[in-house]
Amino acid sequence: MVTCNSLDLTEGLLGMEVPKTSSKVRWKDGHTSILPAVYNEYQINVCNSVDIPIINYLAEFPSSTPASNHVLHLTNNDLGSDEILDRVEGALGNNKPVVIRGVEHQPLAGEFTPDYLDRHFGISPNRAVYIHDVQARAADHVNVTKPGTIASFFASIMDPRKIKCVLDLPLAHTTLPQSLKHLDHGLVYGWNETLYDVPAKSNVHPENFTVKGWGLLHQAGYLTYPHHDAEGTLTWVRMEFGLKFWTVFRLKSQYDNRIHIQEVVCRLGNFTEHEAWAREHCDAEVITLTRGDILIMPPGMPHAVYTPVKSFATGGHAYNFRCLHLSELARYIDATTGDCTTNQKLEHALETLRRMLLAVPRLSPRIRLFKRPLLSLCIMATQGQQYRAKGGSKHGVEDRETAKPSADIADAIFKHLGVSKRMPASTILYEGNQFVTGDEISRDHLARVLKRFTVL
Ligand SMILES: O=C(O)CCC(=O)C(=O)O
Ligand SMILES: [Fe+2]
Repeated sequence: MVTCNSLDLTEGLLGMEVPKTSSKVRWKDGHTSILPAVYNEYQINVCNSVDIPIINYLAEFPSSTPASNHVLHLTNNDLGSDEILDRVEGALGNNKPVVIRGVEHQPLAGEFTPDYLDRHFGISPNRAVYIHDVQARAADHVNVTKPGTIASFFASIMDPRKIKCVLDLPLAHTTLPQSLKHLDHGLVYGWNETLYDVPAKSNVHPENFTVKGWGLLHQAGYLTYPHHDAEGTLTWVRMEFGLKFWTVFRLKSQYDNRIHIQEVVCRLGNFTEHEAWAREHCDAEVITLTRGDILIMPPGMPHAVYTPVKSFATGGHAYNFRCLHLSELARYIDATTGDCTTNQKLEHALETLRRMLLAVPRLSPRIRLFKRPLLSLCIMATQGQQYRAKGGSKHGVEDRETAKPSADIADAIFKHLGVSKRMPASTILYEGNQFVTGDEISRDHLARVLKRFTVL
């Protein structure tokens, strides 16, 4: 029973945007939403077998609140603090997502239309996009998109017979709020600060940059299945319009067991086959995101997202020095297990990671470095081939001008961190809780070790 109108997300939708007969689900935060329904030619709801069981499973988990031990909750006021970036990085580095409520957002003048996206976000109504279609996904889980334009997407956004979304909408100009702008260490340090020492000479794949900002445009009722994001990036998202139930998963135990961690991601990715196992081994919280909320997820975090009303969000992917052990773990999983883990293929992270290592000798002394992420960066930079995602292109891991100089820096850091023939880097990294940063490294000591790389 719905106790409060604003908690009833089905209001005005039934018979208007979704079939009149759509079932409903109650979430632990008190919201009631529709369950998806798309009927095939035999009048069978194609969402019955996979989408609805997953959504019902998600709705069983507690709603994340400021009392959570697993998610850091902040408000817009916290963005004014000098320590905000360190606080956010500290949470992410120890595998805690961060939610910031009440962040400034674009005013909504009038309706949610192509004109709104055009005026506020610079998205042309004529932009060509790949549109994800629930009916197409149910028929063939490999070919899930159809071409269209922003205008054509909006033309059917109210059509109760369809559920569609656009997940790949590059918006390179989108950024985090001012005080979090420097979270993207791949760009801020990796690319900006290494071009003196190692000028860019070879062709760099644009995906090193296009992951920086994007938009998500949804019709009511779209479920993105459990997955982790590709290439070990952290992900931030800001709700601009509408609402999402964003579920973040975690292991119940065995944080030191890489095989188990890998199994969790894989089995969640194929939930309907592994429901009992997932229930036994995974915990989760549901983060309700509405206009003005920002979520920042650490790399590799398994998540599933249900969007019960038409919505638009902006976001981006990034690398950060504090999270590179989580990036390593996610990329290791993708290299060994492949398809079951991510919903998007990205390539060519290697150049950005190598440039982050090239940046270390001149890195601002303000940046705190920790043992496990730094070790992970050196491993990923020197073993590019081993981290090629299954199905990824060979071209993405070819050695370029960054290979040799980053390997030299990695060697010096390995030695400094106690790596030897008898104690390989992977042995040190694979030991203990895989989700924590480990000891902080003395920047003074490291600067002495890397001094020879700072000659002008
Ligand atoms: O909003 C969605 O449906 C999925 C978004 C997602 O998984 C992501 O941005 O990483
Ligand atoms: Fe995702």
